[in-house]
Amino acid sequence: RTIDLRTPDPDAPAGRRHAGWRAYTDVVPRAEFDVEAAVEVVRPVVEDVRVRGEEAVREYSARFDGVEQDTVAVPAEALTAALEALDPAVRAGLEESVRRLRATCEAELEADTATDLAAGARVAKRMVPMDRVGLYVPGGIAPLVSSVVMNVVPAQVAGVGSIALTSSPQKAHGGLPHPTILAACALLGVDEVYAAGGAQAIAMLAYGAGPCAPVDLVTGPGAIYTVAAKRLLNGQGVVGIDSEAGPTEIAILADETADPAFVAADLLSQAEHDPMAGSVLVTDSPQLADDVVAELDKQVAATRHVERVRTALTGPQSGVVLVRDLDQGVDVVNAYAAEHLEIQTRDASSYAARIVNAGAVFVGGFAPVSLGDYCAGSNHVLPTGGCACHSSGLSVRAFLRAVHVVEYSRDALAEVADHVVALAEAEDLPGHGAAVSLEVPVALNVNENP
Ligand code: HSO
Ligand code: ZN
Repeated sequence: RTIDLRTPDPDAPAGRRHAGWRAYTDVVPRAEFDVEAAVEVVRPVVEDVRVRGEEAVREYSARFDGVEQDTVAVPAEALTAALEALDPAVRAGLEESVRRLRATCEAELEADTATDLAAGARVAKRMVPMDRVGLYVPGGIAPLVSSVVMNVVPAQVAGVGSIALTSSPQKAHGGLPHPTILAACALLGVDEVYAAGGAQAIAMLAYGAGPCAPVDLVTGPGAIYTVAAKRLLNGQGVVGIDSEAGPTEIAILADETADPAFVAADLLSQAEHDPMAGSVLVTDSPQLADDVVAELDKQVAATRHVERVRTALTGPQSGVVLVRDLDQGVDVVNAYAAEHLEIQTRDASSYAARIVNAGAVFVGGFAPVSLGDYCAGSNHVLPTGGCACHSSGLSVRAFLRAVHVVEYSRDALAEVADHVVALAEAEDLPGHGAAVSLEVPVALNVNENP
């Protein structure tokens, strides 16, 4: 479908006549992905796992994944065997992916800081890793082995103490997760692995169940029920989560200099994930738009997962947006806040610098999203559905907390005590003021015995 924004729409709501990207938030294509409705569906599942633990998880695996299991824990031998059987080319790919992502993560580790506000007055910031995290790797439509890397590497670089990883049990693999996923876990030294998927897996991580002790944070992408369970349990204060990563999306801002075959291939690549995936081309060139559509027809006909791709590309979440010029294009892609945004224009870096809302930005004709999916050194667990307006992709930061450590001497406290008392009075909280006064009565002209 085509959305034509080249001429101003006289019936546009007032907001749209305003300058800037907020004018376009209502017109960009969006997936019909109703997480709130899904929350109601998963609520009883999550509650059941809280009450009955592992037994409930196994029952849901039987019902939803069609597998019978004695335990949700993946035995160590299965991990070792999977690594031994791993295709050497896949192993080499994983190793390169790990090497690049690890380098980025190490560079991004935030240093501790210490600020001296006055003599004897210091505030330090200490970065503290999460104690125990649960990583979710989807195994539904495709076994996303690369998502093992994307979750595990930042957690390890952050210094997380204990890592549990879970992925959906596969009927074809005796109720275990896909062997390539197990191999990647073994390669990364993750030995606590579970065979559970969907909402029941998230609940298992959050509350603990059977052999799985509760975690403090759950990260990773997933289908709608996984996302819903994360939202529910986070909303209840049970567990921390990363951003909400739902069906994948790609937006491409392109002008007439872009190669239609590249643009089409990249739109197709993300449509391959999910019938609900969104692929959006934003361009000021009707000629390019026509050429890309023609290319897509050709490429889609030849692709392996043709049904899935076609459904995604023809859904309401996908389409072509025609803009007057690239300035309007920048506003439109900022309004869309894509999980992945490619800039295929002349002077691509300067347009990239004007992007404020995107999970990750891919600049120029040689940085396709699928490079980022596997081997760029960036993370592919990214906020979807417009959440890039307020959330970041997964990184070491997600696995760390910043703790302020406040150290003041008696004199340093005395120096600022009057201000504390004045502010406490203004809030009608005299007890707050007293707590400072008692510790430094001198500063407040209260008699003090020497
Ligand atoms: N594009 C997906 C990640 C992925 N692609 C994994 C292939 N494997 C969401 O960023
Ligand atoms: Zn992908």
